[in-house]
Amino acid sequence: MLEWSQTSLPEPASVQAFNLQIVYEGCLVVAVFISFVVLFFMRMVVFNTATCSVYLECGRLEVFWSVLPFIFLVCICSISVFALYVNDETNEDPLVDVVVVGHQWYWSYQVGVDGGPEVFKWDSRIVSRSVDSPMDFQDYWTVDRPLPVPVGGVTRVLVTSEDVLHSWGAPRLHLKIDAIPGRLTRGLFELKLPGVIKGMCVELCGAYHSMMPTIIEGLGEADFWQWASRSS
Ligand SMILES: [Cu+2]
Repeated sequence: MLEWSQTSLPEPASVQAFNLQIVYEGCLVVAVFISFVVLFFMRMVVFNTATCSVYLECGRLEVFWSVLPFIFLVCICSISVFALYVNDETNEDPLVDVVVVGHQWYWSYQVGVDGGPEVFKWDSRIVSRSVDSPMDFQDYWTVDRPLPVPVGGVTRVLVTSEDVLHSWGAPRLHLKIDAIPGRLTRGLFELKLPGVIKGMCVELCGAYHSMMPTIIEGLGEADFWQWASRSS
């Protein structure tokens, strides 16, 4: 999960999130390198006035500062376009289709498995411990029914809303899919390892916006099929 002391992105949990992390870190390396080059030349200009005339008349230097940024832009563009196309690969047959519907203030899920006629539907709400606790205590990261998805297969997510704008987001998937009433927004991910991934509504949607967590449970293939057979 996100921490205050965190300086980088959260650890990626899906293949697509891993690709995005490569783009982010690649661009970061280029940006740091450019900052050092610019600072180096600024330092020379400020502290050594004799070199200024060389900079103004130097043809080779002009070629250098035109060609080098062009090479950087081509590198950044290639890795970005590559990640964009790979992450948006919809020709691949998804193993599971999940429809996520935002409500004030809970999520509901509909899961269709492997193109079959069976669709599982349920609501997923935040767990309130007010019954056991003297205070009105809400457990912000626990829901009554999480969303199970298989590990190693592509999960396609279609997100919509029934009332206001929401957004279905999970930091470790590097996903934030807007839930717009009357529209379906698409995203996909392929989990790498089994485990629990926490997410939340990331669009201010009303008084209890903070009480819309989403918990995604990455299950091994055998466990997932067992869940599907139990639910049917
Ligand atoms: Cu919301």
